[in-house]
Amino acid sequence: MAQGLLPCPCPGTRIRPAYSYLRPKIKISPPNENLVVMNPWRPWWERYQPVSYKLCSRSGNESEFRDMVTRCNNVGVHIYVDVVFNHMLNSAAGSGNRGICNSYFNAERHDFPSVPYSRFDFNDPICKTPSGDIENYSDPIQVRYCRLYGLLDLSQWKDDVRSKIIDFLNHLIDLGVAGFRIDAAKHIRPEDINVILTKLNNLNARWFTKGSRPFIYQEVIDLGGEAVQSSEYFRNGRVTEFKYGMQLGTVLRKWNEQKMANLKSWGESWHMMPSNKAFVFVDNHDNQRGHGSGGSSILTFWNPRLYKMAVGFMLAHPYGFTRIMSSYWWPKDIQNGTDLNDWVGPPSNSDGSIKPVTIYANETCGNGWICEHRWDEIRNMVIFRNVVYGEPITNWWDNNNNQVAFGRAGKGFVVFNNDDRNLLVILPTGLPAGVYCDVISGRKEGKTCTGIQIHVAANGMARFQINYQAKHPFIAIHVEARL
Ligand code: ARE
Ligand code: CA
Repeated sequence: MAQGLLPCPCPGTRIRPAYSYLRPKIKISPPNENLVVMNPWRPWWERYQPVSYKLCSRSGNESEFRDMVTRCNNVGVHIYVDVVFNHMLNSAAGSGNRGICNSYFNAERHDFPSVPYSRFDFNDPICKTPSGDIENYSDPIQVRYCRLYGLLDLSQWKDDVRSKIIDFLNHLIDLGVAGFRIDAAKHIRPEDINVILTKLNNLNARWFTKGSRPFIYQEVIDLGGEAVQSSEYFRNGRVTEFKYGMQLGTVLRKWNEQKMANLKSWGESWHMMPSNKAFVFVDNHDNQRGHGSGGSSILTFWNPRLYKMAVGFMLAHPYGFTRIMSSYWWPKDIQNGTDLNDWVGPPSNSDGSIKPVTIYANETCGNGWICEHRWDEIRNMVIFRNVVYGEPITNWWDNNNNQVAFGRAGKGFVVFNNDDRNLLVILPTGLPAGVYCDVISGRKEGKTCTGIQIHVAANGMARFQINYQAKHPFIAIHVEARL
């Protein structure tokens, strides 16, 4: 999610009672001490250059972190932490007390006394590339033992390194976090991750059922054709499926002669991993700004109409474990295909402190925060996903072009129009008879609907109309939004 902690009071406090069965989850930026980067000025990516495992970052110190986790857990909002333990900071960082909490390091000597790590804890002797960096992704030895972007590569195969990582993660678990995103997991052997995971504590019994294990997802970019494959990581937990956002973006943009009707077979047959392993998203903090993978097909908040359709489709479709993004605005400046401002960090003051999120009366955000998770269409589709959870796709319909519809076995129904012509159809929905509130153009408030109403007849048939210039290019109804 956002580069920066989402503000508490957590979003969970705003969930309406009718939807209290929702258990919101938030993935936060790396909370441990990182290098302060001054050139460019305080880029978001400084958070991926660890100096120590002290909980101390632009988002706050340990007591603030503990306070956030406690308050979030108390209202049923679970926190997942982005953990960076493939590497420390970059080899050219020099030396000094330039950790964000003044910890000392010496990059050249590989000295991180606040952990502590020393030169024996890094992979330099194993990496054989001339630069010491990863130069060829077809060689698994380079991918695992050389430096990613010049970042000093830790030896997770050594017990003393493992024990430092285990202590760090267990400290977070004891504070009450619910799980982890393992950054750069592709660059760590899956067996080393496995040893670390088996040594983790159970989740804090103050908030979680006794014996609960942390939720794990591993960041592995596997678009095919490289030495390291996502399947190597399945036994450790979920794995990021980067083909998802790339392919869905391609379909919605109608590139490569793709059309939404092709999504009838969406899932494993699109060369994606098994659904019960896949961790999916339309965009992430890297590829929404040209880092990482996915290229120009990735849809983001900069293209809200298509983005909402993509997120809506993702949340309506049963494939994978879904995550939605929450972003901040930055002064995008594309020159020759590259964004010169891809480094710009979260809204901040001149002393580097992150600006608070302003929340308006209509529940959207200001002060530079985009908060896609609060956009009505996206928030309501998260509810849709929970209402239809576990139900298969039924009643698929398409016009052999970019108008598609499908149901979730009597619990919900969605209709998309991404064609340049109006949609007007009568479709079997599989839903019980009644009047439903479309949760895309509005929401159900008591017995009334602020948006379009859909009448489902006794035989399950309903009439849908979506003009191609309509503000909302899709309709979603579900059994909890019946009037
Ligand atoms: C920054 C500068 C670099 C500089 C470095 C060290 O941008 O120019 O060399 O600092 O001084 C993030 C940013 C990086 C940033 C880094 C450290 O994206 O730009 O470097 O933080 O501050 C690969 C990895 C994958 C990784 C992506 C970005 O496999 O793990 O690259 N993603 C995670 C995070 C990132 C983060 C890191 C890892 C590092 O999500 O936010 O980097 O902690 C093909 C391959 C992929 C490869 C991809 C891009 O698709 O298949 O494996 O992804 O190309 O190279
Ligand atoms: Ca490595």
